[in-house]
Amino acid sequence: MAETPQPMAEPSVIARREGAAGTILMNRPRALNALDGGMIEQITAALRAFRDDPAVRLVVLEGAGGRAFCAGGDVRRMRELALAGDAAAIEAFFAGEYAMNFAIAEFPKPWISLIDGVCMGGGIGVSVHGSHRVVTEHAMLAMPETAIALFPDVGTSFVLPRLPGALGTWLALTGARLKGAEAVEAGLATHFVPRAELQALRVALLEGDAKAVDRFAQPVAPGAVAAQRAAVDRCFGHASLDAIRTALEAEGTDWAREQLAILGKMSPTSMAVTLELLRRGAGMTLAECLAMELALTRTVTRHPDFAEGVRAVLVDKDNAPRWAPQADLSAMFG
Ligand code: QUE
Repeated sequence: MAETPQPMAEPSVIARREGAAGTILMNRPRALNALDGGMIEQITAALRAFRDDPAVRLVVLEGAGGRAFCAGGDVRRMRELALAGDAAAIEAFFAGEYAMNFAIAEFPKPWISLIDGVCMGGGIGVSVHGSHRVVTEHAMLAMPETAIALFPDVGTSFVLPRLPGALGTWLALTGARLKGAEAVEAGLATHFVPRAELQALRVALLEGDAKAVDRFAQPVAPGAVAAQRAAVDRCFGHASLDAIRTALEAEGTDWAREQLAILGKMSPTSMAVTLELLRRGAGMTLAECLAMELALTRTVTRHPDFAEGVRAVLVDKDNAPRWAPQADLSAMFG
């Protein structure tokens, strides 16, 4: 029987040297470049090769397809593993991802992410620990994990408590989506460059000088984040979820009512875990935060809310999760 010619499988990561830059393209556009285990291995291998190659002066990280930088991690797969009881495979995935996040933080050359679309969860993890996070007007950044009963991971238990005021707590609990300029305001992104200029910036970066980013960057005026900042601090700067809800009720604005409605849809266990995680993370190193997060993945992915949250948001897409009552926090943190 004649063999049917098979098209070459598209590589999910394309890493190469272009001029004086190492470039890494996350290339799973149909999954919004969400990171699977193979992509994490390939990005880690590229990072090591670029670190040790003296011809590489900086790294440029991008997402393929024009819609997303990286939508997160392969949480659908994690749900399947959780339902199958394969805790070892779940742990191997997150251990690999968090090791990559740490290697990015330790990377000795500029690590420049060009964020021109959706950037959530794992996408924050491959960008926020690097030196430059360039966003366009099409960027959308968020840590949406409480919606799927996970928690802000990939080292954001270190990053979020260090954002101004209570912004990190607000972002973590509500999964608030920031546009590019807002992400610069909040401190998650470092530079704003319009999409129309991004290719010219990329070409300049291939010369190997990260200062090109400063030349292309445009100033960001105070906007939605600045406007909401005082209310965010008043409402989210509290040590308990009850106190946060009480403050939102007292606020009496449309914005506060909207935040209450959002919190009402999130996993109660996940919100409690998240608040305690950020409280602990504020006093820890990045390495300690990643170790804490890895330990938490063991208990959190075993709790039924995780499979239910991924089902509701990403599998059945009914956005109607049936959460369990809030679990005992000491059982989650161990
Ligand atoms: C929370 C998450 C993720 C999420 C939504 C959440 C996440 C993730 C994706 C995602 C979205 C679109 C895709 C895809 C993945 O969504 O981690 O493959 O096409 O990967 O509320 O943590």
